[in-house]
Amino acid sequence: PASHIVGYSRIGAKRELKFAQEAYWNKKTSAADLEKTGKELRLALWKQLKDQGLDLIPSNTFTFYDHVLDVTCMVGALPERYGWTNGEVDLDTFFAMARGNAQQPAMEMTKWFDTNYHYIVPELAPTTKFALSSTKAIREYLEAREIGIDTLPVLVGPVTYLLLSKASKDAPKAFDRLSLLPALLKVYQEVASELQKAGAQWIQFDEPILVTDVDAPVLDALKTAYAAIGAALAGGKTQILIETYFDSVNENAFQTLVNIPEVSAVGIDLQQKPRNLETLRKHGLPAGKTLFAGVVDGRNVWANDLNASLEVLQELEAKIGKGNVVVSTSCSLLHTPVDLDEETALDAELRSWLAFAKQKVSEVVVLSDALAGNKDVQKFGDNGKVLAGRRASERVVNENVRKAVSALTENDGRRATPVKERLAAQQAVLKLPLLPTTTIGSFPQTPEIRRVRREVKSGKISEADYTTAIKAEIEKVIRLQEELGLDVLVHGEPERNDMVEYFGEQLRGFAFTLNGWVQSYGSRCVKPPIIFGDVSRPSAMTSAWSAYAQSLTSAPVKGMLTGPVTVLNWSFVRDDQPRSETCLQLALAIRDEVLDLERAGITIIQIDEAALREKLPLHRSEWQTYLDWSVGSFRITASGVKDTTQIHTHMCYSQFNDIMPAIVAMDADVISIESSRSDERLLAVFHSGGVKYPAGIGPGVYDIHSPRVPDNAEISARARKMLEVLDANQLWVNPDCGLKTRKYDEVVPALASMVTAAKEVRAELAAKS
Ligand code: THG
Ligand code: ZN
Repeated sequence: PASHIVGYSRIGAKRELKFAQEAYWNKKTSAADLEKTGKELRLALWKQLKDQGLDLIPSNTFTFYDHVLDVTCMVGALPERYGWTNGEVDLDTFFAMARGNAQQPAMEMTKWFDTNYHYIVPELAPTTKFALSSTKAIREYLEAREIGIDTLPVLVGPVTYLLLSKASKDAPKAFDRLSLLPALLKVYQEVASELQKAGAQWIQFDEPILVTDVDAPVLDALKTAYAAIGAALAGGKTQILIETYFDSVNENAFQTLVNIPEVSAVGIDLQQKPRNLETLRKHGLPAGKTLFAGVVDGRNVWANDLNASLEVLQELEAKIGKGNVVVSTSCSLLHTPVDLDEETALDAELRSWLAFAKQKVSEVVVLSDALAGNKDVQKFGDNGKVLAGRRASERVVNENVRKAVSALTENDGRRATPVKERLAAQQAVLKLPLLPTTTIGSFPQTPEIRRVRREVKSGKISEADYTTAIKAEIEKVIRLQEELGLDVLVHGEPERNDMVEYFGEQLRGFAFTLNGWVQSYGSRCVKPPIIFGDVSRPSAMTSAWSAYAQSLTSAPVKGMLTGPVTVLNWSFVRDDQPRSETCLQLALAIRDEVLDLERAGITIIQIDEAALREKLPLHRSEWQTYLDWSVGSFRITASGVKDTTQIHTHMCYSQFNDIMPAIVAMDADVISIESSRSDERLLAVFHSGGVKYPAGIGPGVYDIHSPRVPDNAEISARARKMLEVLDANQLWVNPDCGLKTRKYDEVVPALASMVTAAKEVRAELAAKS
């Protein structure tokens, strides 16, 4: 038996990569400086993994931005507009695609399966020509060899690569991305053969697309792909490993995969996916094939149950054959924080329950040793004690919360009155104009505000000074919105770091890390809180700030909350009860906050569910169950208020077509969505299919993800287009997301254009009627 991990975080234990990237982008350092940091991080990681005793050490999991963009460079599929023609892709072209430059916006970015990591979406067309244009995978392999480490190079597989791409603008409608497979394979063959020449024993191809509902053409493509790559490797010793992760592989996909003659080994996610284990129990693997058994969870932070894992490994080894099981992680450790040893502020008990990337590597090694017959009895014993302690810990249980959840009835998730009547009651109070203008919630986070938050945390300034500074910022934001003439104001959220972290910090049952960063995209990271116990809200979290903001103005100020599903999806969650149960606990805690805001005189309350869609299960058959409990939790949060209190929600995406009934079922009074980057025709979904969306809609009228300032003509044109599919008394005018990542000199003119545009269109509507 051997030990293996699917991949590892590349940001460094102290986010060294982030600081190096940003210094380079800000022209503070040279490309050579950035390359140097990259090399140091790679070498340090390889040495660490070797010292930890890991047998199969990955390479090419490092990247200066994104591993899918790396493949785009490898195969030379760069969109023409970035001006590259041939030769090895250079760093600045690479960053132009990732981040945009003065001439061109960035390529599109989207979620990597159901994770919080974003990849750069390849743009392909029938005319796309492939040619080996980045030898990074080979260079990294050789770089590790130079320090005596024989690594296992990792590539996103060709089938997953094609199926995660989108058709470029000029591609014909009928374009089938898989039609590019033969041409693409030529480059993969070249790379495989170069890696073989360099000495690689294994090449790992990640094909996570296999955990989605793939059909026969995809499985045919899989066979074609690995037959071709296998042919390029024929006669040598290099073996092919195909990794699947994030969910279970359907039975037909499993059968196809394991029976591809050129494939020596398959990686299977065995973490909380009983279906994969059942499939393996039923079918085993064909003779001579190796299983990379993903028993250590790459998506969560809990210490592995070593005894349970060893039992599974032994069972599988008995079925598949001695020596044919390699111990591995369920997916890349990209999705966990890097090193628990950095968490000096966590109490010892909680710390003992956890494992971050570095600790997970040790778990893999310990399990692999045990499977080989060298069980570290001490370690297994200690682990058993720790887990028993966690199960019995009083810190995990709050009886009052459990009682409150089990006392929930259908009525708790239902508002008293249907939406039409509620909207009328709300309008009688709010007296908003047609096409009301508002923003999504956050205003720019200035360096001063970040400093104030940092200094109160470290004790450098007093609570009183902190409150004074935040109040001053809120007042500034309120005055600005009044001057701009917005209709529904926000307080700007200067007191918040991250929309999930902020709430987690104030709820019981959550723990925080100092340095538990996980890459979200490029240099951007998040620090997800850890939900370890029953969730409750000891005291009001936001109402004092909202009430203060409301006291400054006669315009309505929206209360701003993060919804239960988003808090759940952007946290590390406990593994000892279903997610749906934790979500109900969150729903009750946030419902209390909604009611506090209402009592404080707030008449509009926005409950963001930015992350509701992204955790849709990868298998469609599981969608409805997820949507039922997630929407149910949202409704519990939102349904305690009076008819006259207007509930808004915000979602950071525009693909609603396939979950429209769930969106309607949320029963919000107003929904704001991202739409400025997509076609207005998408909005037709709110008007078609027999069900007309009954409530208010604010499809973003401009894109906040870009520094570009829109003019009013552009925004009014957009609003007019929206009015072709939406009713005038239904449409809200707002940007497409929060403004926290923008600067004031972009936000002020953009919002001014937006208000002017709304007034223009309002006047046109008045003239018509
Ligand atoms: N919060 C959480 N998850 C998210 C988002 C979020 N996932 C999806 C989306 N939003 C990701 N977007 C971002 C945008 C900006 C940053 C991170 C994710 C960001 N992070 C800071 C950084 O890396 O410098 C660190 C955070 C901070 O300074 O507080 O800017 O909003 N949970
Ligand atoms: Zn958003």
